[in-house]
Amino acid sequence: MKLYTFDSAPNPARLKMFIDYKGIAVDTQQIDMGKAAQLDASYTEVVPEATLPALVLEDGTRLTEVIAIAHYLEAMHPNRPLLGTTPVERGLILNWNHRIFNTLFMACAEAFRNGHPAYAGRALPGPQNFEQIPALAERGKDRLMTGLEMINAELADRPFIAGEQFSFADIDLLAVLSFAKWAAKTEPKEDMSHLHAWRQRAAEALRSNP
Ligand SMILES: N[C@@H](CCC(=O)N[C@@H](CS)C(=O)NCC(=O)O)C(=O)O
Repeated sequence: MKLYTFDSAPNPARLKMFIDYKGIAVDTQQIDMGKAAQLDASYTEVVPEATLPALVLEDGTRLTEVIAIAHYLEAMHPNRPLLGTTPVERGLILNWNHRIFNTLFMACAEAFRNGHPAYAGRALPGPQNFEQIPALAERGKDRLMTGLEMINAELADRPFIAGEQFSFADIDLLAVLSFAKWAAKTEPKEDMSHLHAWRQRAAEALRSNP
């Protein structure tokens, strides 16, 4: 089994937090996105999606979505569960993983990739080139702030985003906050008190030892 990744990119970063928290040892190769190595034939021959991260199993099975890689690894390494242990926990955590990805992560990516000159002609990841749409950069920032407001309100009545336990949904949210800061110059407003309190709690949970 081999993990292809680039730790400092946002999707690889959320997977790295998952792997480190669970203490799993994975044979890993960094693919330097700074040099566009994800588009080199040596990588796309193995991973035609040309995205990172990707987990390739011994039999050649390829997983290229973080959520799928996390589910596979959790099934293989159930210790320190991050995807829930009861049906309702599993449902809620997946619900929040998707919601955070669709409303916050994608909003941030939209803002970044449609606004930054380095992504001219490469507004979407993957093997195909797409032109930027500047209006999406603005809309992405608006969606991001609306998403943060929604999350702040949700966190008013529970310690972690999917309930009582720290989960992969919290990791996604931590990853989005750092992505939003550097890529969309967006940070939670000062008065988002539930979100700020959660952030401290989640960072502590992430650092906690087994
Ligand atoms: N849906 C994928 C997204 C993967 C993705 O978009 N990764 C970015 C890095 S954060 C990428 O591979 N970008 C390649 C590029 O920009 O060419 C997942 O959940 O893992």
